[in-house]
Amino acid sequence: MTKTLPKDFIYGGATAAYQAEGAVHTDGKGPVAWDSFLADHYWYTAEPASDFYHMYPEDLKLCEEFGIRGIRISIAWSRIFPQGTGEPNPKGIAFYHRLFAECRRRHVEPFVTLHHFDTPLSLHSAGDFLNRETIDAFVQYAEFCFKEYPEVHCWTTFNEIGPIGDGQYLTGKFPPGIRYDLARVFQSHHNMMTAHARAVLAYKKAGYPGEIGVVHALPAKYPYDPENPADVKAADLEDIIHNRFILDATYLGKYAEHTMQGVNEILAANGGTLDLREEDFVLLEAAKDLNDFLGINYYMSDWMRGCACETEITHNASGARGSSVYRIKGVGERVFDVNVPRTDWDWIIWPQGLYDQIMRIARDYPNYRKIYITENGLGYKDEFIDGTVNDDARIDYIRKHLEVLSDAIRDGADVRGYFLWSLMDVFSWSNGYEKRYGLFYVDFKTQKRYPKKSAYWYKRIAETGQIL
Ligand code: BGP
Repeated sequence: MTKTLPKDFIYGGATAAYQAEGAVHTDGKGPVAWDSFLADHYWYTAEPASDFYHMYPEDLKLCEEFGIRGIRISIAWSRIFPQGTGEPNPKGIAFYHRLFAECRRRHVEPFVTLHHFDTPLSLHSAGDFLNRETIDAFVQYAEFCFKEYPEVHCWTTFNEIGPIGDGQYLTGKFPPGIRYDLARVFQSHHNMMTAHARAVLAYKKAGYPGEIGVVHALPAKYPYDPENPADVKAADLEDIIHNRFILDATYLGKYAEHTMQGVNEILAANGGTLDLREEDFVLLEAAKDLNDFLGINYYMSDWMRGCACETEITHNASGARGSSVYRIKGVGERVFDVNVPRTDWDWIIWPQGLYDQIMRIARDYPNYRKIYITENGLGYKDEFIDGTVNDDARIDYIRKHLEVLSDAIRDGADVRGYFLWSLMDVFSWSNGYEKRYGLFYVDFKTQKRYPKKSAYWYKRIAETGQIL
């Protein structure tokens, strides 16, 4: 039987400033660490991306035509404050006013993220969020935006605090490219959650009428052999690294005893200590019930096996299936060959994991209020033929994930919307322009947009609420 979604459910599309806008040096935008990191470590740069800086009227027109009622947009902090702090940049400020006005004109609600991986270079070079001065700078920037943009009703502080710590300090695929440093991973998570709490408290204290929340990536972690205690343990520790630590900070205002035990075991095996201050917990505690929503980004799940191993991680950047290696000392290793479909980049496709993660939030963190799925989608080497892409694999992927959302809502979870990653093709941080996700194909040379088969299919779902 065809499953359905509620009447007022929001069908959206997601973007991020750095991956979509291009124009990285235009109108006074300040530098970010990615500018040189991409040039030094990868085979592409953020120029031209999808030229959203100039093409946004076209993209929002497509939204309106295709029944897309919400768009995730991030503000590039370094367009507003080119040096992270100090004098604001009028041209950067004006750009987002124009963009939000166009959203209104097209009846598309902007869901705005303040930080999507792109800390201004000066702050990033000084330690990014490991340096507590960056927390102060972020809160100033957030307060500035809240005041400057009353036309925004829905704010997200951070996109994916988890993958930021992992990418920057564990896998090294994000700048500054540090590898295997678990203490820095947890410290970054903790400091960013503290910054989140401070921004939420500032927003609520000022009495703004809109909503504020945070977006977490929540991959499910399963034991390879549920009967084997070493595998169960590996899944549990991996879950603490990627999910539980930040969820506890968000909704418990502290780290549960079991979470901290796991963190301490991981640090005992890998070295390093944490600086978790009493004053931070006062902030986390004060903010824990004030999140208006949780954004969940969900792409994949992992199966974990215990191992007596040294840490070794190989990032599959090029889409050569089977080239990923991921094992962490004192934690365990990911098993990629689990008889479940996976993408060319070894992301395991498991819609049930989205259901499991939503229900786990409802069970373990009942003060969550409501959920948006803020990212989900299929990265694919799309073939552009006769002016379109017949992306049946993407349709199948989205359909299965929407179906489990329908199940989760039936089973009592409060899920209000779904934002497909991505609205139009953008580049992937560590996989380049070849990994496409969009509903609209972008010819990066001409910047022309072409609706894919999935766009027409998504439109029918948005119109009918039936998961066809
Ligand atoms: C999320 C990010 C997005 C986007 C997406 C797809 O982690 O929030 O910005 O990039 O993943 O990932 P990738 O580009 O690595 O394929």
